[in-house]
Amino acid sequence: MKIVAPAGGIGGARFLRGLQQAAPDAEITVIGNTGDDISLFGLRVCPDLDTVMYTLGGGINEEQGWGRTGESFTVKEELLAYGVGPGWFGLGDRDFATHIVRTQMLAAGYPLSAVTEALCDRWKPGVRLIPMSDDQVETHVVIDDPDGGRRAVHFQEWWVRLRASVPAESITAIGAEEAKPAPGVLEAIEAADVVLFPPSNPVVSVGTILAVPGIREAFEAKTVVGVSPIIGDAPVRGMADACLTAIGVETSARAVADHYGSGLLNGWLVDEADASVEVPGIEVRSRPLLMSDPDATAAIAGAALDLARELA
Ligand code: FO1
Repeated sequence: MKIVAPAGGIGGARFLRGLQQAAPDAEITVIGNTGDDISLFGLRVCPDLDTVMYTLGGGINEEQGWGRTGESFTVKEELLAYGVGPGWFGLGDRDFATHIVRTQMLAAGYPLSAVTEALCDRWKPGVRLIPMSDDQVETHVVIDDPDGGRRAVHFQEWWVRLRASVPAESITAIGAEEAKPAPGVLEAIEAADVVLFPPSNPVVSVGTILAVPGIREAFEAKTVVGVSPIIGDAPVRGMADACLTAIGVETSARAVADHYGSGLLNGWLVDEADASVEVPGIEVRSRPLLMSDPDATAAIAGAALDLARELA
């Protein structure tokens, strides 16, 4: 069975690990968000691609959900000793190797999709990981700076340095309109038996992937089942609420399903706390959605798969 899933960072990667456990024989293609990517110290860093690659490849720092396990920060300390920042983005020594290899390959003319394939040759995540586009897309956030004045900051600065504590006036995936789906993305969606939307951030992760022309339409032609990233009226992890507020969407399982739309979603898994949710045109089912451990996550992924097969 061919499964396709657009995925962002931590929540998406954990869900995919559960999906692998629930459907060990399935051929899974992950379309990775690249809107979080940032250039630092002359290197190209792809947080969401790396979180999927490390999580499924066994190298992730499990507590953080990002970066490598057994990490050290000597290079970062040395850079700071030269007064070279930013210091707020925790790049570890092992992680630097990934960004050096990626940057070298990009500089040699390889597209990001080929670079990602090469990096995955080492990590063997057990899924095909394709970036949403080989063209650069970067999410920037307009904030009303406490120091006065409205300015745009890179998503990572808002997310990591500011902890999304300053309200986002707007969130824009710069370059998305001009971006083309990476080779294989549309073909994989078209050939999919099942499409699942993990509980990734619906704005800056799945939303960014859908903003690449052609991708939303490709998904609309398929049976899509999503897993709500919101339980009760709060995000399970991360700061999806800050992102949803920025685009005027209420932080609720129903509002997120509405936001995706019934043209895109056929099924929507919500937590028992949201069992009363109804969305016209979308089949809503409720079950525990807390990915508290690998078996719980596999059960969630299995339920999403079952619903997709039922609706197909
Ligand atoms: N998130 C943090 O909250 N603090 C960090 O210092 C940090 C560093 C970092 C380095 C590499 C990487 O791939 C991810 C990193 N993240 C960090 C997570 C990242 O900001 C988010 O995971 C995604 O961009 C959102 O899904």
